[in-house]
Amino acid sequence: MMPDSSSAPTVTSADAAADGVVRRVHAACPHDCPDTCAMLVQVRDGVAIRVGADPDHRPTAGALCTKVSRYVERTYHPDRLLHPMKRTGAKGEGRFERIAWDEALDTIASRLTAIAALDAERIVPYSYAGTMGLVQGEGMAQRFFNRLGASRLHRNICAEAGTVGYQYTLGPRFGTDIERVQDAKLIVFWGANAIASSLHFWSRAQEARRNGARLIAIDPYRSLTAEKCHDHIALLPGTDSALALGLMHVLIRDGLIDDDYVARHTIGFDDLKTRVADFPPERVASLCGIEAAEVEMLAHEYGTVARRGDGALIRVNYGVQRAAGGGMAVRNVTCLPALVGAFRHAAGGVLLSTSAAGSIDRKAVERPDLLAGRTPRTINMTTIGDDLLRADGPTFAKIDALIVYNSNPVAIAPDSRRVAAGFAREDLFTVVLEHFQTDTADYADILLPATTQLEHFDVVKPYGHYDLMINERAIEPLGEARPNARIFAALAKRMGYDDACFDDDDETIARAGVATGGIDLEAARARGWARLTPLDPGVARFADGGFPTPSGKVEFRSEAAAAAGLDPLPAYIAPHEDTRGALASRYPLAMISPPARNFLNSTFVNVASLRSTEGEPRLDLHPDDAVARGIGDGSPVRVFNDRGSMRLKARVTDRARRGVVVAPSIWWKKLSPDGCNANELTSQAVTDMGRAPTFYDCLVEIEPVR
Ligand SMILES: Nc1nc2c(c(=O)[nH]1)N[C@H]1C(S)=C(S)[C@@H](COP(=O)(O)OP(=O)(O)OC[C@H]3O[C@@H](n4cnc5c(=O)[nH]c(N)nc54)[C@H](O)[C@@H]3O)O[C@H]1N2
Ligand SMILES: Nc1nc2c(c(=O)[nH]1)N[C@H]1C(S)=C(S)[C@@H](COP(=O)(O)OP(=O)(O)OC[C@H]3O[C@@H](n4cnc5c(=O)[nH]c(N)nc54)[C@H](O)[C@@H]3O)O[C@H]1N2
Ligand code: SF4
Ligand SMILES: [Mo]
Repeated sequence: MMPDSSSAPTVTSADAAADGVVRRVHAACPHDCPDTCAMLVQVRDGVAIRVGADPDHRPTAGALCTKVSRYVERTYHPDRLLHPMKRTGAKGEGRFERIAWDEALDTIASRLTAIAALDAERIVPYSYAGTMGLVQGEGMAQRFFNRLGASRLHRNICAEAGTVGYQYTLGPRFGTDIERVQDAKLIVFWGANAIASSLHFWSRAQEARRNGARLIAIDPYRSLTAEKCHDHIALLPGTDSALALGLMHVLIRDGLIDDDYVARHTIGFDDLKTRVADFPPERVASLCGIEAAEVEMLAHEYGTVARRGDGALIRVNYGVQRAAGGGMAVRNVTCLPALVGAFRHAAGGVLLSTSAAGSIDRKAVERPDLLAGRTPRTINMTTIGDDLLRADGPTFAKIDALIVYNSNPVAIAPDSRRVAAGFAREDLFTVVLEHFQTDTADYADILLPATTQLEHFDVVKPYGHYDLMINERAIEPLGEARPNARIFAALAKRMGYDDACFDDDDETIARAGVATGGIDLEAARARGWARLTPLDPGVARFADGGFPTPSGKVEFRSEAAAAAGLDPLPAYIAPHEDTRGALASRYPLAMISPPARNFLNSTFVNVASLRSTEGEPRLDLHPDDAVARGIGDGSPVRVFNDRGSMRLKARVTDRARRGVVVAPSIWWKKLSPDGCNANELTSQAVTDMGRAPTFYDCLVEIEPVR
C-alpha cells in the first residue's frame, strides 16, 4: 500500500527532512523514448517511495509505462554501483575492488594526460541516450572532451538514417503534435510498435479508433501493435522504400492526389511521376513479399481519407531505418502526405520526431569554443567494433582510451563479437560511468558510480511532444554516486583545466541551454515543463506549406541529396543481406531484433520484475520455417551466421511471417543462455544515409540444439 499523497505538497527539491511528510517532486523520464513523461516522485524522509505520472501534463495523460513505474525498484536495486572501483580480474571478467574517488580520478587524469601528450584523438568518448538530459547527457561531458581535444563521436546508432532522409524531403523534424492524434481518421503505424515504444501515442490512437479511425500496421512482424490494427501488411524487412514508391504509383495513377497542394507546396513532381511509373503494384509486391492488392488497398485508403479532408496520419518510426536503404525509406514515406495534401489537417501529416522544435543553445551547453581551433576526427559509434581493432596506420591513430557513459556498447552495438574483442584489448584504457555492472562495465579499468534521474537535476528535451521537461533532484545520491556532469567537472580539475565553465553547477548549464529559446527556467521549474513551440496543437503547421527545406517546399526532387552523391529522387534500395540474394542460399532467414516491451534498449534487463515479465530470450519463427528444420515450440535453438551465434528458445508462431525470425531485444549478454545476444549476429554495414546501423538487415540460419 502506498501512503495517501493527494494532499502532499509539490516542492522543487526534496530536502532530507525526517519529518514523515510525503513530498512530491517534479521529475522527467530520462529514457530514450519519444514520450518523455512528466513524473511526480513521492519522497518521505529522504527516501523515494513512488514514481508516478504527473496528472497535469497533457502528453503524459496520467500514466507512465510499466518499466518506469518500477523506477524506485531500479534506483534502490541491490546491484547499484555505489563506489568507484578498479579492475582486478581479466577484462570482461567483471572482478573489481573498491577504491576512493581521489584514486579513481587521479588514475584517469594521469592516463588521459599521458595519452593526450601523444595525441588526444586517441581518446574517444562513447555515449548515447541512457539519459536524454541536457546536463547529464552531453552537457559537461562535451565541455571536457572539447577542452581535451578528444575524438568526436558520430552519435548515429538510433535515428540518423531517418533524420537525413526526412531532411531531404521535409527539412528538420517537426512532427504532427501528439495532442491531435485522437482526431485522425487513419493512422498508419509504419515500422512502429507503439504499444511497446510510444505508449502515449498508442493511447491516443485508441481514442481515434473509438472515434472511427482505421489503424494499419506495416511491419514484418505481427507485433503487439500490428495485432490490434484493422489491417497489417507484413512486408519483408528493409523493403519499405519500394512500398512507398508503389503507393505513390497508385495514388498518381488513380487521381488520388491533391493537385493544388502539390502545385503550390512541392517541387519535382514531374520527375517523381516518371520515377514511380516504374513501381507498379505487382513489382512492388514482389520486392516486398506481399500481395499487389495490399498496395492498392493502402493507397486507396490513404488517398481517400486525405481527400475527404480528414486526418490521415503516418507514424513512421525506427523499424524502417535499420536496413541498407533506411534513409531512403524515410525519404520516400515522407513524400506521401504532401502528395495527398495530408498536411492540411492538424491530425494528419507525419510524425517521426519533434526534435526540431524549440531552440536549445547547444554551444552554450557544450562549448565547442574550447576546441580552440582544433577539429578532431570523428569516430562512428556504429562501427566501434572495427575501429577498436584497428592498428596505427598512415590514416588512423589507434584508440588508446574509451570513456563510456549513458550507453552499453558491448550489448547494443552491432557485430558484438568484434566489439567485445576490441574492449578486451589489454592496451586499451577504459572508463565506464554507470548505474550497474553492465556487459560493458565488465571491461572497465575504472568503473564510476553515476546517479539516477531521482538523484540529480536536469532538463529533458523530448522527441515525441513539444514540452521541455524539468527534472528536480528528489533524493540525495545513493552511496558515493555522482551525477555525470559532476564527474566530468571533477576530471577537468584533475587535468588542470581552469576554465570557468567547469565551475558551472547543473542549473547554470541548463539555464545557458534554454535561455536563448526564450524559456525561463525558474518559471518552468514551478510547473514542471515549458512549451517549446509557440504553435498551438490545434494548428496544422504545414497547411500552407512553409517547409524548412532549401526551397521552402516539399522536395520530391532534392538537390541536396544529389550534392551528397545520392539519387535526387525517391528510389528503391535493396537490403545488404537480401533474402533474394546469394547469401540467402546459406542464410535464408531475415532476423530482426526490435525492442522488447519491458526493457528500454538494454536498460531494465536487470530489474527482476521486468525481466520475469519478459520471460527469457526467445526467437519467434513461423511454423513452416520451424517444421523445415525440425524445431518444436519451446525448444532450444542456435541462430548463426558468419559473424556469430546465439542460443535461445524458439517460439513457433505465425506472428513471424515466413522467412523472418524475430528476437525481442536488447538482452544483457551475461543474462542470456550462452552469454550472447542478437548483436552477435548483426553487422557493421551502414545505411545509405547517416552511416547508421543496419540491425534489421541480417540474414541467419537456425538449427535445433540437442
Ligand atoms: N519498451 C520499449 N520502448 C522503447 C525502446 C525499447 O527498447 N523498449 N527503445 C526506444 C528507442 S531507443 C527507440 S529508437 C524507439 C524505437 O521505436 P520503434 O521503431 O517504434 O520501435 P519498435 O518497437 O522496434 O517498432 C519497430 C517495429 O518495426 C518492425 N520492423 C523491423 N524491421 C522493419 C522493416 O524493415 N520495415 C518495417 N516496416 N518494420 C520493421 C519491428 O518488427 C517493430 O515492430 O523506441 C523507444 N522506446
Ligand atoms: N539488435 C539491436 N540492437 C540495437 C537496437 C535494436 O533494436 N536491436 N536498438 C538500437 C538503438 S535504437 C539504440 S538507441 C541503442 C541504445 O543503446 P544505449 O544508448 O547504449 O542504451 P541502453 O542499452 O539503454 O544503455 C544505456 C545505459 O546508460 C546507463 N545510464 C542511464 N542513465 C545514466 C546516467 O545518468 N549516467 C550514466 N553514467 N549512465 C546512465 C544505463 O544504466 C544503461 O546501462 O541500441 C541500439 N542497438
Ligand atoms: S519510458 Fe517512455 S512511456 Fe515510459 S515513462 Fe519514460 S517517457 Fe513515459
Ligand atoms: Mo533508439
